[in-house]
Order: sequence, then structure tokens, then C-alpha cells
Amino acid sequence: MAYKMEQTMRWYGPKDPVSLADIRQAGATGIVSALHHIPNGEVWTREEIQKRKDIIEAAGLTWSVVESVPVHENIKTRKGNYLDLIENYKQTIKNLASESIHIICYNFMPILDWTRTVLAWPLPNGAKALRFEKKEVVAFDLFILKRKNAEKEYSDFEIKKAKEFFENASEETLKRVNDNVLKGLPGSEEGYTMEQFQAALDTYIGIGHKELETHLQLFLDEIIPIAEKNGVKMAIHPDDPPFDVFGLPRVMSTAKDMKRLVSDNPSPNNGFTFCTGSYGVRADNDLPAMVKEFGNHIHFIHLRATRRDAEGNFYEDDHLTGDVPMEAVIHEILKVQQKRQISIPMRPDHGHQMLDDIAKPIINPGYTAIGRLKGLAEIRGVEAGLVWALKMD
Ligand code: DNO
Repeated sequence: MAYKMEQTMRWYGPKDPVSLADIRQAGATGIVSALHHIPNGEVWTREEIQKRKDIIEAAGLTWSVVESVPVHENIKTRKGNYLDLIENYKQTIKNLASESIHIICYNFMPILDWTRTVLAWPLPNGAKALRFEKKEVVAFDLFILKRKNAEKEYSDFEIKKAKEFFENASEETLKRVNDNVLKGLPGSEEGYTMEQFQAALDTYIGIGHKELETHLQLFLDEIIPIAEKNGVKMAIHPDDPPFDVFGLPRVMSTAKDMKRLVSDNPSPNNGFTFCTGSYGVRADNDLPAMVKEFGNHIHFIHLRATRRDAEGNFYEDDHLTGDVPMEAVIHEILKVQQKRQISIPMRPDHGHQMLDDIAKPIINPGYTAIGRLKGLAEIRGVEAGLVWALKMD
């Protein structure tokens, strides 16, 4: 029997409008979840972990991956109580392992987690997609945030487009951009007012790429030995989008960044969440080649396909279209799995809001039931077809 990907879906916990039963019907066997109610930086106790695990198992599913145990800002900046926070992080790793959860996704993006400006961008077929609109981000930066020297980071063309947008935008449009950037999208553990965001930006004065890379390395120096001892695989999620935003350094965007991570802290427990949608926003990221090169360190997979344009915008296309060569990526993943003789957990990332989900009063943007079900079905079809055609079984 060929090793195929373990099919999982993200579940935000008991308040998620998508139920565990829905996820099971979609064909997933694994759950990706986090204890979002525990404040960032605090220890996840065994009791709290067990409570969540019991709910998942009662639905006939397995809690396969934690996404995410968030890394507190003070750890990224190495300020304040960061040493205590690292100790808390270690304890959470140990507690998760004691409850048999062995894969942890996290990210090292300063202040903001994933960023989009439009959450319901209408597609020609009536479904809705997530979108990153460059001119809206530039306008926010230059005319709302008014960040010092920000104009030096943009081309004349980008500034012109942003100005046009800003001058013609309604108050409602500007509020949408502001909220989507600052309030945090599903799974981002923090939201900010404008004042809080300004203050958070100031904590990064003097922290550029080199410094943030070092802070990541020093964090891993501490936690990877604990992960090794407890049989836990740490899986860093790439930057989304994979470039600097609002002058904040981002250090997990390219194959070069991946190479640095594994050479700075060499350990099989130090690895990646391979997110095709995030890495795929950059034309210089060769996704199948990255799976081939870092296959031994890929512990978790997010599959989705972004489509970019020449102006720096992108939106989330159907899972098998967009700029991500999905069939080639899955082919490489299959080869890695046969070599390592394991099934790597994979979740179909972000789906369109479509069919009955369009009328639902509450949805988590990107995390609707039907769009992800469609993505999962397409992905598993590609995988099954490849296994058959390549006689892997
Ligand atoms: C967005 C997600 C991210 C991801 C974190 C991982 O949909 O992929 O929020 O969970 O960056 O730490």
C-alpha cells in the first residue's frame, strides 16, 4: 500500500460554525486545532488539551496537528519576559506530547499573521475568494498608518495607484481595509487598534532581517531539544504573504530561508509546514523542487493555489488552478512519503465561499465547509490518480 497524505481539516473549536460531523463527512480523518481561548504566551495545561482531544475523538476523529502554538511577540523581539515565555512554550510542548499530539505548527511573522484586504472577492461564477490587493495595502501604509519613510519602499506606480484608490474610496471601503489588516483573520491570535499597532511597530525598531533570523535561531536552540526529547515535530509556517509588510522583516518566505532554518538548527524535529499558497505567491519559489529538497523536514502540508498578477496582487483560486503546479507538488509529496514511509498530515487550505455557505450568517473567511470539501476532494483525486498511474500501490 502506498503512503498517502493524512487528510485533515482545521477546526477552530466548539464555536466553529463548521462541525466535526461536517468535517468527517468531507472525508477527513484528522483534525487540526488549537486552544485559541488560552491567552498568547500562557502554558496549555494537560487538562485543557485533554478536553479538546476528548471532543475530537468523540466525533470519531483524531487531533493530528496543533495549529498553532503562537509565539509571543516578546519572544520574536527578545524583550521583556521572553525567557519566561520560552519556558512556557517548552512546557506546552511537553504537555501536548503527554497527550500524544506530536506535530506543532507555528509562525515567526512579526505582529501580523496572514494578511488579506478583501475577504469576499466575487469570482465570475458567483463564489467568493480571499484577495490581497496591493494598492489597498500601500494606501493603508501611506495614508492611514502614515508610517515614516514608507514611500521609499514603493515604486512611483504603486504610490500613484494607492493614491487614486485612497482618494476615491468610500468610508466603508477604508474601514474594510483597516479591519482586515488590523483585526486579525481567523487563526491570527492578535488584533490591534491603530494605536496598538503603532506601538507594536515601534517594538521592531532596530530589528531587521538579520536580527529576526537570529531571534528565530535562538528560540529554536531552546525548544528543539525539548521537541526531540518528547518526539514532537516543530513545523514553521511560511510568511503570508512571503515578503515584508509595513516595513516588518519576514524571514520564512523562500527556499533560502528554509535552508537556513535546517542548517542553523539541524534536527529532524525542526521542520516545516509546507504551505503552497503562501510560498506560491512568489514566482521565484519552485514548489516541487522545494518539496524535493526539504522533504525530510516537511511535517505538515497546506494545499491551496494562489494566483498572482504583475502588480503584486493575488487571490485564492480553485485548488487545482492558480499558479501552484499542484499535481507536480503532490507527486513530490508522494515520493517523500514512500521514502520516509509515513503519511504526512495535509489540510486543504482556504476554500471559496460557495453554494449554501454564501447565505450563512457566520463563516470564518477561508474556512467554510463546502469550499474546503471541494478542495479536499480534488486533492485526494489527484493523489489517488497519481498513485494508480505511477503504480505506487
Ligand atoms: C491562515 C493560516 C495561518 C497559520 C499560521 C500558522 O489561514 O494558514 O494563520 O495558521 O500562520 O502559525
